[in-house]
Amino acid sequence: MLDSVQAMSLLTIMEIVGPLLLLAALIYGTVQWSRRRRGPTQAVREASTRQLYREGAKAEIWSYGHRNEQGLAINPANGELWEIEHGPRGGDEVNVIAKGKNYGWPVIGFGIDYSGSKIHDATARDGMEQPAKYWVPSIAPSGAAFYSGKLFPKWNGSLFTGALAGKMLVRLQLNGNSVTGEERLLQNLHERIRDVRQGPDGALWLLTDNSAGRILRVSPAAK
Ligand SMILES: [Ca+2]
Repeated sequence: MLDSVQAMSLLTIMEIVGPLLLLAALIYGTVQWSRRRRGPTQAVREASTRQLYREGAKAEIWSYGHRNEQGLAINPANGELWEIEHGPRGGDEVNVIAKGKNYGWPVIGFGIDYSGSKIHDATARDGMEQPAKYWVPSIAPSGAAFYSGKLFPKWNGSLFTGALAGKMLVRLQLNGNSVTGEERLLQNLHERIRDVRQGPDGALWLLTDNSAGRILRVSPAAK
């Protein structure tokens, strides 16, 4: 049994602690309600996306979410790795590849299925990388080479790719990791171009793709 002094002390403590408990409960409830209303944070969404793509994956895998790689080259200007891939009907891509990143296939993209049906949920999503450039309609880019030679000084720093369906050589102008322009070359050849490389003297070498495929050397016209 409490005596009258103990009872008074307990009453005083409850008068002080009671409102604090009520305040704490209100704050906790408000935070929980707010979290439910906002949904998962971006960090949680990204972590679940990474988990989706990494479960059971081998440690040597560098990046995720690619469809059909056709070219890979390191930019001599800054050491960045660039990749070129085929989309389905539309949505060929040029990507700057960073370790551990997800490049979106098949969740996001800019193409549709060959039948015309929809493939992707959207063109962008948190935790997935955007291409530096994409083509709609497809040109079927193939091969990748950065130009750093002396024969074509104006092409220094450009990224070249061939085009199969597009039947041309493509020069992409870059500014850092951005593609700022596209020049379409050698369309008069009407050749499917499978690969492009730079030779030691600064000429470009092309591999064409048909039953009588050719290796072509591209150099400045004689003056
Ligand atoms: Ca992509």
